[in-house]
Amino acid sequence: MREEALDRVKLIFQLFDVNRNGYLEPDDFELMSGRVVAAAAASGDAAREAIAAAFRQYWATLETELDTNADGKVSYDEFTACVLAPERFDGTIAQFADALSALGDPDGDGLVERPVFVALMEAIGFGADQIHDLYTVFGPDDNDRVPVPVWRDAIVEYYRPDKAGIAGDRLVPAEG
Ligand SMILES: [Ca+2]
Ligand SMILES: [Ca+2]
Ligand SMILES: [Ca+2]
Repeated sequence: MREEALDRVKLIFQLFDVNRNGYLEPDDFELMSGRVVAAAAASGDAAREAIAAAFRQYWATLETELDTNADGKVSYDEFTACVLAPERFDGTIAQFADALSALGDPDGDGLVERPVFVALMEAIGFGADQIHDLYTVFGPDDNDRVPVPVWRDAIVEYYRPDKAGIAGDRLVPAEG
């Protein structure tokens, strides 16, 4: 496995292990989903339900594909197997990217404003400095907005386990 790919897998694992017990499990995804839905106060019910559904699907895919010993949790060692067949996660990651980026545009004008982006990314677990750095890499317009597809594509890149050397590499989970 390439070094960068393993670093990425480790970052994603840490990000998903919301309760920091060293395993991915339904509780982690319920916690993250609840935080993101709470941060998306300006979005409509359908958009908020879409992200909740995307989080449920994400966990279901991880459990199906990676819980090798069938104990209902995914350990770090089990999780590293995701790089062996990254295409099995494409549909789940695409659903997640669609739902999350849609929350970034509650007024439906096709553009994400920085405060909305920051609130959602903090809910996911990223640190504030890194969030603003990434937003700058996106190249916001004169009104500090970014097209929804720019963020959507960055989400897909970030969560794909076989990607490296991308803009999102600057993102590591917040401490504490
Ligand atoms: Ca956990
Ligand atoms: Ca397991
Ligand atoms: Ca907007």
